[in-house]
Amino acid sequence: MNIETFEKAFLALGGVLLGACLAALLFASVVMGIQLPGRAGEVDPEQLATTPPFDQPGVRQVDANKYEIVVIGRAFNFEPEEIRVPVGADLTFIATSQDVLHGFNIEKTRVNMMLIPGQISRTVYTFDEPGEYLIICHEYCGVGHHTMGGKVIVE
Ligand SMILES: [Cu+2]
Repeated sequence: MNIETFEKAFLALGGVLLGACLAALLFASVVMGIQLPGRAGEVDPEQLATTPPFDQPGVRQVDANKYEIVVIGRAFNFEPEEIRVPVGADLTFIATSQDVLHGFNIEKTRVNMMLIPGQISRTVYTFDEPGEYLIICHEYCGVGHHTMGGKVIVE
């Protein structure tokens, strides 16, 4: 085979892969309904102490098997640091940052949000297994970043 034939083959392969990825993306968004998390709202980071729901961080039961968990990230802790929830419950995490950019990641789950000052991040999750799950800040936020963590206790 000469070099032009190789080039054409790789160009064709690239085109096919591009088409396959586009098809997978369309399938995921249209058929499976998977969307990127959107903006869940805005909040003044300096008024968190007086702005619901951030005036009362923690776990709140909103229905028989439904809980809201309100979290504030700040240098260098999460409030609350310990979250207790029942196994199998529908959980909605509502979080923001009080100062700089933080991350909110619960190990072994797909709960992974950016905490952005001024913006509200929201995600839903259900724990199927009881246990302790580590929460980590995965966005470098300053000298105490490595100490910034917490845990979810699923019982
Ligand atoms: Cu951090």
